[in-house]
Amino acid sequence: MENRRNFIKTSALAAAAVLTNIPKTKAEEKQQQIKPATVKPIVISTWKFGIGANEEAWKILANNGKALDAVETGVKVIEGNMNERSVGLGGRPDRDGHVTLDACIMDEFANIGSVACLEHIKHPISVARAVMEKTPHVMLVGDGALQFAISQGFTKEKGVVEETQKDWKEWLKTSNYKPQANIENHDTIGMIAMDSNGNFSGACTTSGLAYKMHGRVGDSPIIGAGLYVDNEVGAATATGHGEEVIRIAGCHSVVELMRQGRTPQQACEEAVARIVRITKNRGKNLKDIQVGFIAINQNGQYGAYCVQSGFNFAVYNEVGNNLINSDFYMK
Ligand code: SD4
Repeated sequence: MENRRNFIKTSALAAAAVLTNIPKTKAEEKQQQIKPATVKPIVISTWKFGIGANEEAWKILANNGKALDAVETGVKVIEGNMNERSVGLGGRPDRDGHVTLDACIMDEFANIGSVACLEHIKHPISVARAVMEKTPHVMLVGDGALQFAISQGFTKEKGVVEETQKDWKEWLKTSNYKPQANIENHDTIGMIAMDSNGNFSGACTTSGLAYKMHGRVGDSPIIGAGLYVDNEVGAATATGHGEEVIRIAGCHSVVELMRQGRTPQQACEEAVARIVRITKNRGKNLKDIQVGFIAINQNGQYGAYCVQSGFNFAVYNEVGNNLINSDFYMK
């Protein structure tokens, strides 16, 4: 019995050694230059506007607040900015001129809430949180989501902003739907955090791809695609062409890869590699696709990877709030 116990112990140690000896990727080597003294808390979010969102989230995390409150508060900064053309009511419209919003939220207990194709509401992430906390369901869409929001005291805002109307009228001249990689340069905000108690949460919110079909739903409100959190492992969120993220259950894949021992960086790279393989197998052109993943784990390590250059993300940990260019596949 004792021998068996020793054997199990030795095998576990050997396995751990193998995992920690996995060679570092180039991106990981760079990350080591920005190394915090302690790993908790940490918040990371997609694109340049993540810097401002992180600032607000950090105020909560630095005060021993909950990751859930931090990520909701953080992404609300971007949702509330009418000059952001890819998140919230200032976002670009669909083909029919409607701004339809997708959002989801997930906490350390695997509580989840989501809204899709929601119109007229300034903070879809807070409606998603209300779905999570106040209904027996996990997802509400379209008019049902709007009715629920109103019943919860959210204000029904007027139609689309002037700038959006102008864009849409201009687009109608050609009515050409071809989402381009990084065209908006900052799209969805996905934010994931670990608080000082070591608990994870995530939030993801977007107006989705510009000039999508009315009723189209992307990856961002779909738990497992645009966002996934597992308190035993870490968290991941995504940005880019939602159809491609959904195809591989993107963020769930990233988290499962971390569970198997990959670092966040390795997990993001492997998920992107899957998208690359699938895209090629389907005979599609990789140049037309952009997907970016970001991830964190319990050791406070972070990672990011995308299909092509142009994606960046913001990391706030003990060493400060830094914007980092993501490494990418198409060199
Ligand atoms: C979507 N993933 O609706 C979102 C949009 C996005 O970069 O992130 N664009 O598919």
